[in-house]
Amino acid sequence: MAVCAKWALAAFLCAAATVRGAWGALSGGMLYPRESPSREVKDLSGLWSFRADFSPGRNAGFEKSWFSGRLSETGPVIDMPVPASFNDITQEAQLRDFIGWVWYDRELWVPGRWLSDEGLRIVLRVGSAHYYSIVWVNGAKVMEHEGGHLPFEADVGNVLRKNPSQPCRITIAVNNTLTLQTLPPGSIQHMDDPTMYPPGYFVQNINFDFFNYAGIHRPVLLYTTPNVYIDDIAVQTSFADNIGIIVYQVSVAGSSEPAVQVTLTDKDGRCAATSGGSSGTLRVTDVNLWWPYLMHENPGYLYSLEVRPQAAASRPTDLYALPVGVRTVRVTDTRFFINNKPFYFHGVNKHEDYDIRGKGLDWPLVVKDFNLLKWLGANSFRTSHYPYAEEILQMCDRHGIVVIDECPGVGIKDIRSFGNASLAHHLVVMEELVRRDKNHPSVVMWSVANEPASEMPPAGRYFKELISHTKALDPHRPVTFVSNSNFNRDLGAPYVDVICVNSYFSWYRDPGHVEVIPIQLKTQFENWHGKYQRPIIQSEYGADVVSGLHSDPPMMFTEEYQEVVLQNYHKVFDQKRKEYVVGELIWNFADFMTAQGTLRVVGNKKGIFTRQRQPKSGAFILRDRYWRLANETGSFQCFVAT
Ligand code: BDP
Repeated sequence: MAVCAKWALAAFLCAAATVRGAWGALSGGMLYPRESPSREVKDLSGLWSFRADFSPGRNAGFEKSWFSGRLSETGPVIDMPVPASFNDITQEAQLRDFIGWVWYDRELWVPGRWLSDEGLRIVLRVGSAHYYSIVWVNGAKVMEHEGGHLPFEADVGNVLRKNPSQPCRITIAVNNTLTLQTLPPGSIQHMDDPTMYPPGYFVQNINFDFFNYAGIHRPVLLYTTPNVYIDDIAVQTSFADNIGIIVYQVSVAGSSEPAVQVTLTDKDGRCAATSGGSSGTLRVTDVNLWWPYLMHENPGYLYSLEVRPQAAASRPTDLYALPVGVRTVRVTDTRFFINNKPFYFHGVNKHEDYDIRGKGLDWPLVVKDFNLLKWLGANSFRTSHYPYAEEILQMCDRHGIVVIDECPGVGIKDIRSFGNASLAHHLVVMEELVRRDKNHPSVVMWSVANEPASEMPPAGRYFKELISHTKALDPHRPVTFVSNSNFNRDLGAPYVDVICVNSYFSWYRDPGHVEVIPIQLKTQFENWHGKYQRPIIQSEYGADVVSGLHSDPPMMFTEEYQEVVLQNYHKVFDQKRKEYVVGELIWNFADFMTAQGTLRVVGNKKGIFTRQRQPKSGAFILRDRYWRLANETGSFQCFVAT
């Protein structure tokens, strides 16, 4: 039985990998689906039928072609909300901890005019699913995608038009198995000792500290475009005096020589600049720059770039309106500049994580978190440890919250995860990430990994290639990865633009001894800057608190201990930010769920807010500090915490 399970899991990942090349699901751009006079969007969020494949080889769904008819006809199904992780929806530990294929389906009517209009493309898009997905429409396979956190889509018009009088059925199978070559990596361990484990027993090992939530995490959408359509837009912005400069490139699909008309409108809908041609430069007089929150009285200013390809007179014209912020980013040996002003990151690390829905996109939570960020006086966050929903980045653009955009390169600890197959996949993921997020003004830096074993010999070549490839994809943003290796033995650090370093003095090292923080932190900064001459961000620091636990003098896990850890770090930040420290990001914004283990009491408790977003004492310490920092470092100096 164990052999069968092993074979089946490996075989599926392998089969899936082979087909992916042939399907090439990611050939085009990845513009966020927006409605316009030429585009309609149908959101398929809601209840889907769901079934986990509990068969010993996790293989029954493929053996019995569960995609060929309704899932409910294959056996018992349950209601499953989309978007949401499936893990915490029921009372079954078996489903919470499930590894293998889960199956979703739902039926819907596609608007008749979409089907009858041959001039329309109908695109099916999945915002993200963890981790390997195969999608069928009416039993026909339309796409596969490897990796969570990023969208994938396919034109399904032809399949839908075969059966215009029937409701259409969408089936999605998702496999959350992690291997040494996936991102994040993991490994399946088979427990073959029959005196210790039941037959076929296996576990998923992971090297990251958040619960391995799975399922369809972001909305599934159907949307239309005309056949001649805007496939991608890329903008690069700068300014000189009061003139904003937007260099744009538009790729139009479905026509060999499309003329393109581009209009930039300001917030009030007034035309700020126009241009023709699929690439060009727009100049905006009296430009309103995009500024971070608390750096300017009017942060997050967005223009709208309206792009219209000119199709033949008889054909409909596409229109896509892209929000554009005009800003620059620059890094020196000691400073991080936004719009030529020194920028100091006073922010947080987050997770996409909440009760019941796990990693599913949840608007009330998103809005609450932005309100808390503003309450806190935070101007930035890192998308630890994977790309967040596009809807969250759009909020960052609008509110001026600065983002370090991290790919799911977390837990790369095994030497076998530094091989060619892993690197090739990592490069693809960076491409998908840059393709998706390149136009967000809030995104100021890419992070290619979190805490890899960057002292292992293959790490030098791996990070050299990964970082140079990322810079080639986007020459306009700095690139980093987040290290907790020894500064002297870190083989990736020579290639980054900004050093991001995590440390947990008085927690994992010298537990209980907060008095060692100042000396150790000072040494840390001096070592890293001395060796690499780069600006440094303290990309994680913190301490677990079980909310409501108190002790004086402070003890680990109490509110007082978190306070005193923070205060000791802050003393050193205040010295070193005058030199080359350009940011501090607390670990973590909120408590979050993790795998079970002896170090975790129902999850990681390093949040300054509980998982339900109630402040611990540390939140007030940070709030006081962040507003003070804003008054000192923002160029607009009359903020008060409200
Ligand atoms: C850091 C990791 C982060 C963990 C944190 C912790 O980057 O994902 O959650 O430690 O242990 O090393 O709390």
